[in-house]
Parts: sequence; C-alpha cells; structure tokens
Amino acid sequence: MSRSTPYLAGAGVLTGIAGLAAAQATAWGLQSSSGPIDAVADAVGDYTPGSVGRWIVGKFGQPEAPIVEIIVVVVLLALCAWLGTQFLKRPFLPGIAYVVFALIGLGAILRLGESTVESALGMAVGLVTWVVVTRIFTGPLVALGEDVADPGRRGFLIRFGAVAVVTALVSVVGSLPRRRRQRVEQERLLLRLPITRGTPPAGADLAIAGLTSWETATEDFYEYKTGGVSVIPWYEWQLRIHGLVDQELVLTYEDLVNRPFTEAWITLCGVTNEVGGDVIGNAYWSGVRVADLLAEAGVQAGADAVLQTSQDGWTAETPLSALTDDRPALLALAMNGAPLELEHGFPVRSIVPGLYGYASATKWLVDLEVTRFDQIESDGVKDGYAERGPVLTQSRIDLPEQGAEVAERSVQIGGMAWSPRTGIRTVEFQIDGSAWQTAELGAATKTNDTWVQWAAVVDLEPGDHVLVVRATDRNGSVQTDVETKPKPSGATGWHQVEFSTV
Ligand SMILES: Nc1nc2c(c(=O)[nH]1)N[C@H]1C(S)=C(S)[C@@H](COP(=O)(O)O)O[C@H]1N2
Ligand SMILES: [Mo]
Repeated sequence: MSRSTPYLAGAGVLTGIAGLAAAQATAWGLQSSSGPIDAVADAVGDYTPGSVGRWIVGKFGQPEAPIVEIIVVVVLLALCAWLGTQFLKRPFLPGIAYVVFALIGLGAILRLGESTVESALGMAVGLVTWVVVTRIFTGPLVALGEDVADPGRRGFLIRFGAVAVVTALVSVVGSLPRRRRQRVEQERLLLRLPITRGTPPAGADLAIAGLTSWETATEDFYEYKTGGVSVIPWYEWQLRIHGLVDQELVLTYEDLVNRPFTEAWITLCGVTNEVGGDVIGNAYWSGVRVADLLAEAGVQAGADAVLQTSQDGWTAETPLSALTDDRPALLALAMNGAPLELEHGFPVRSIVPGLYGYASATKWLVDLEVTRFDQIESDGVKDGYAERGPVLTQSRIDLPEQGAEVAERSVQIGGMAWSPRTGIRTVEFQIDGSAWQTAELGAATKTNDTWVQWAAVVDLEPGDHVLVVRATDRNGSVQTDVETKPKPSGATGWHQVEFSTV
C-alpha cells in the first residue's frame, strides 16, 4: 500500500458523495418526488428475496426502504473508495465504473417510472460530477507546481476541503425544495375545510370481488402531468379572473373557503386513455362553482372560452358554456374529503364534469382568462388534441382480466362504463360472437357525471372465450365500434378480453 492510498480512498468516497449530492439536488430542484437513490433502493428491495428483506428489517427494526437506501449508499461509497485508490494507477477504471453506476441508476429510474425525466437528468448531472471531481483529484494543481504522479499531502487537503465545501453547499441548497415541499405538505394536513367525506349513492357499488370499486381512493387515482409538481403554500395562492369581463377578480384561498361549497361525485378521465385503459378515476370533489365567480366578474358578449393557466404555465382551453351551465364545474379544493394532494393540484384545481382532463382539469390553477377560442391555443391543442374535449361514451371489462384462466364454469364478468353528462342507459356484452346480452348496472348519480359499474354471471363451456362490451347512453346512442387512437378526440372502439375456463 503506497503512502497515498488512504488519501486516495478518501478522495474516492468524497467524489462519490459529491456525485450523489448533485444528482439528488437536481432531481429535487426539478420538483421530482424521488431520485436515483430511491429508485435503486426500490429495485434492490424488490429483487431481494422476502426472507432476506425480513431479516434486514428484523435486524434493524425499521421499515425496509430507508435501510435499503442506506445499504445502497454504503455499497456505492465502498466501491468509490476502492475506485479512488485506482485514480492514479488505472485512471480509465473510475470512468467506466461511473458510467456503469449511472446506467444502473437510469435502469432503476425507468423501472420505477416515477419522475423519470427529473431523475434521469439528476443521474446525468451526477455522472458529470463524478468525472469532473475525479479530474480535480487527479489533475495537477498548477499553483503548487505539483507532480500528478505524487500528489502531496497539502495539495490533497486543498482539494478535499474545496470539494467537501462545495458538496455540503450543494446538499444544503439542493434539499431546500424538498424541505419547502415538506412544509407545504405539513400545512396542507393542518387545513380544516368546510367539506364532507361523501358517501357513494346506494347501489352504485355492486360489491363484486375483483371488480374496480366505484369510488377511486386518492392513492389509486391516476396522475397525469407534463411537468413537475408545483409547490404552493395555500396562503400564497391567488387566482386572477380577467379578460372579457366587466370586473377583474383576484381571489385568495381564504376567499374561496368563505364561499358556499359545492360537492359532487365526478369521474375524471384522461384523453390519453386507450380503450380498456385505466387513465380514469371517480372521486368526491369539494369546491366553489366557477359559474358563480364568472357571474360576479361579469362575462362580456363575444366570449366563448376560458383559458386556464397553472402556476407552471400549463394551459387548458375550456368552453365557457361548460363553466356557466348547470353542471358542477368547480374550483376544487378537496378530493375525497381531504385537501387536494400536491400531485393532484393543491391548493386549487379545476374540475369540469364531461370534459377530458387536458381541456378542463388544470392543477395548481392560478389564472382564468375569459376569451375566445379563435384567440388562444392551449397546450393540449398545440399537442394535437381537439379544441373541445367532451368525454366519449366508453365501456371497459375489468373481470375477467385479459388472459385469465377461470376455475369455475359460472363466470363473474364486469367492468365500468361512462358517458359523463348524458349517463349510461344500458351495457351489453357478447360472448364468443353470440347474441348481445344486457348486464346489470350499478346505480348512477343524478347528474350522471360518474362512471357506473356493470356486471353479469355467465355459464360457459370449458375452453377459450372472447368477451366484448359496449354501452348505450341515455340518448340511445350506441358506443361506436370504430377504433381510433386517443389523439385527437379520445380513443374509441369496443373493449375485448380473451380468457379461458376449465
Ligand atoms: N398544471 C397541470 N394541470 C393538468 C395537467 C398538467 O400536465 N399540468 N394535466 C391534465 C391532464 S391531461 C389530466 S388527464 C388531468 C389529470 O389529473 P390527475 O393527475 O389529478 O388525475 O390533469 C390535467 N391538469
Ligand atoms: Mo389527460
């Protein structure tokens, strides 16, 4: 062991920490909810046999995840220490190792599928940091007239100190967004709003094992956003209503809380939902009617649209009529009886029954401009979606699942159907190309703004089967079997599932 080995190992560890700090700071700075370390820990946790995982938890008496994260970091830093000892002997080795680490991180990030872009950017910044800091430790300090092959103690201390200080700064500054988010989350949990929990209408949930529940729990509710999560303290939030109005309005969160609340079950659907897809959920929303606020502002003649803008500049264009007719179009403050989660648009989002999310459901809403469709182009429309986004009549099979092998001959089938605003009159199913049969339906709400459950029990011969479903709305229009992609107006076609009975 050469005299400089401990120095170099230390330099390796510090290099490792610097890269991790930079990666995590970048991910958090981009409002990501996770980072490369979480992602790798998650993968390690999932690939660790249950017994080993239980042993670890038993040993450390803690929830698994933090322990796994610590193990991941310790293993990485141990490798980095060894890489440090190779800085001078085999300078190519650290470079290769860092790329391998970054690829593992990237793989784990993609696998986790959460804040992918933010975490991947963090990983890239981490890789660059590892390479640059390694250069700092291995390049000569010209000012000291140093010889690279024999870094002196003084030169090492200067480098070590400089990198440590910068790393500490990056860690502190990098954790600020996360600390802010934790604070806003704490304040959210302390809010007491004039809301109720909401009970599903009697008979809406047929309570069939394996069938998607009528009410979507908040943690199961789909999440769709183009950027990061905006973090807005409720007391800093403001909404401006302007444009073709007699009088501009600026509203605070308290202003909204002091107004009459409207609560409703409303199914929210993403236009990106494929036939049979799950980009849809049904929640109980509480908030203030947009119609009342627009009436107060005084909409001027000629307006036919409202351009909604979020804190981070995302936009949606919504027909004025959908915000002023009798439907419960809301500035929602709560979902399922609790203040909106940050991911779902805290402090305030828009929810408009009958319209796809891209055309109506702006999260982190801060601006409503009363305007004309021919004056604006929102994000969704720029992206190729239709100017107006009414949700199409659609039905889905949830039971049995595609490819299922059902043990009984008497098979429980079922799923969901929706035609927001209009409502579902009937759901029919067809097995193996035979005649269409009518399914039992769960109860609908009065406003028909939610999905309904459908179900039936069918007796089948052993073998392979094909199940198809179609819905008819309350106007008597049968859901079209023409297959289209989500773009521009939402996917159409009948959902079909293949399964077998024994
Ligand atoms: N600010 C903002 N609001 C947004 C979006 C977004 O990307 N940014 N996505 C919209 C789309 S396309 C849908 S389908 C819904 C999804 O809402 P959720 O994530 O609460 O389910 O939010 C809408 N509101
Ligand atoms: Mo969407």
